[in-house]
Amino acid sequence: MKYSNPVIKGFYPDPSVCKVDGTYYLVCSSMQYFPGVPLFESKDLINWKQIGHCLTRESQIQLHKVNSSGGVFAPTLRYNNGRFYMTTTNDTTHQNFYVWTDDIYGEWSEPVHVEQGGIDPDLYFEDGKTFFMSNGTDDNGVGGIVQCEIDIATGSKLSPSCSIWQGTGGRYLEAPHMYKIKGKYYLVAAEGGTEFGHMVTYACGESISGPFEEYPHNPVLTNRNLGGYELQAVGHGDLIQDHNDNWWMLHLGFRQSGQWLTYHHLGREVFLTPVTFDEDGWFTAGHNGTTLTCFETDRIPSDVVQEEKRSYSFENMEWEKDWCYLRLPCPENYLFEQNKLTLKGTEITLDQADSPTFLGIRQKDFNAEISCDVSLTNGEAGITIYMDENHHYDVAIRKDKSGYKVIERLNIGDIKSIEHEVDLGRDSQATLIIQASNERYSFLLRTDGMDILLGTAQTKYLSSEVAGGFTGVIIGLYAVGEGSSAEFSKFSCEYI
Ligand code: 6LW
Repeated sequence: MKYSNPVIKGFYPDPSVCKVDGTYYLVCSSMQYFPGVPLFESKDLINWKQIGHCLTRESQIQLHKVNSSGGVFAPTLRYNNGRFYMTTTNDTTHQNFYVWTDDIYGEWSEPVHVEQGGIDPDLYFEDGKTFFMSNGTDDNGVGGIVQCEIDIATGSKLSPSCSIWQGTGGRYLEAPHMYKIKGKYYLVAAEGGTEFGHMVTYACGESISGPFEEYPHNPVLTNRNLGGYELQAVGHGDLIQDHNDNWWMLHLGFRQSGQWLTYHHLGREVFLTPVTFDEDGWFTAGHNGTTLTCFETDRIPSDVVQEEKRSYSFENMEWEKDWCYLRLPCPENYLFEQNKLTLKGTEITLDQADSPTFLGIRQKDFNAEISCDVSLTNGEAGITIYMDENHHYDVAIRKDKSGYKVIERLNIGDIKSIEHEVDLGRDSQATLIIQASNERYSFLLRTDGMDILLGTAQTKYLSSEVAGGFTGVIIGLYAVGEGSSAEFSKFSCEYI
C-alpha cells in the first residue's frame, strides 16, 4: 500500500512512540500550550487518533508566563512492567521529570524530578534497572549525551551522570534514545538543529554506557540535501518494531513553502519512515536516507486505509482533546456548551506572553476555510491565526464608543496595525471568515449573505524563520477586555 507523510499534520513536534499489546502510542512536545504533551494511539502506525494529554493539571507543569517556545520540550514515552512513563523537560524552569500512568486513558501521576540537566530526556529499562539520558553536560563538565542510573520510584540518581557519546560533530546533538536490539545497544540521536540541516545519527555498542561505534554512513536520515523538496528538516526520531517485526522510525520534519529561502509556518509534524537492518546489525532509513511524501510499501497490510479528517466543527470535536489553551488558563473564563462556546475576556491581550482568554486548534494543512459566528457584548473577540504574541493575524468584532466594528489586525514583530475596519453600527454579531493558502491568509466578513474582503497577509511572516521558536500556527478563538464576553457558534475549519 501507499501512505503519505506527514502521518500527523500540524504542530506536533518531537514524536516518541511505544507499543503495548498491539497498539502504538505516541507523544509530542507542546511548549507553552496547555494541556501539555498530546497523546495518540494507532493500530497501524499510519492512522493516529488523539486520546488525551499527559500533563493535564497545573501541579504537573509550571507554565505560568513561560516564554513562547519554552515550557514542554521533547518527551519520551516508554512502557515497563504494566506502567507507561512519559519523561520531558520544562525548558523554562530547566527541570527534567517524568510522570506515569497504569491507565493510558486515565490521568498521569504527579511529576517525579530527576537531578540531571540538559533537554530531551530518555528512559531505558533493563533487568530491573532504569537508565536516564539527556543531552547536556555531565558531572565532570563534559558535554554530549549524558547518562545516569535512577531509582524509578523516586527519580533519585543511583550513579553519576556521565557523557557517553559526543555525536558525529553536527551542531545541537539532542533527542537521544537507547534500544537493545539483538544483544547490542543502539544510541540514536538528532544533530544539525531542528531546521533545514536536521538529521538522525546513531552509534552502536556492547555496553549500555559505551564505548559506541558510529554508524559509518551517518546521518542515517536527513533531507538536508533535497533543496526543492517539500519535506525538510527531518530528524529527531524514535524507533519502533511493528506487529510483523519490521522496523520504522517516527520522527519530525516540516513542509516548506516558497521557492528560494523557503519557510514553514505549520510547525514541525510527525513522519513515518521505514527502517531496515542489514546482516551486520547496522540500519538504514527511508529512501537512500531521505524521507518521502509518499512511501509505497508491502509492510503495511493492503486493507489498511489512510484516513484523514478534513472537516472540523464544534459538533465533531471534543473540547478536552482537540483544543488547547495558552499557558495556564483561568477556567472561569471558558463556558462550554453543546456546539457553543462563551469566552470572557480579561485585560491580558494576545500580545502578551501570558494567558489571554484563548482556545485553539492546530492548523493542519495549507489550504483551509475557517469560519465562525461571533457575537459580542463588550471588548473584542474573534479568530486569531496565532504563531506567538508578536506574530499573529486577527479578525474580530470590537466595541467602541461609536458601536461595533469588524477589524482585521496584523501583528508582525514590532508592527501592529489595524488594516481594515467595517462598521456594524448596533449589530453586535458577525460571521468571520479566514481563507488560508500556502502563501496567504485572506480575512472576510460575511453579512447579509455577502462576503466582504477585509484584507490579506502573507503566511511567511508567521513562519518559524520569521517568528523564531519551535511551534506552529494555531487557529485561536479569543476574547480580550475586562468584562467582555463573546459567544462563538457554527465554527468550521474545512481543509480544501
Ligand atoms: C527539542 C529538541 C528539538 O527539545 O527541538 O528537534 C526542541 N529537536 O530536541 C524543541 O522541540
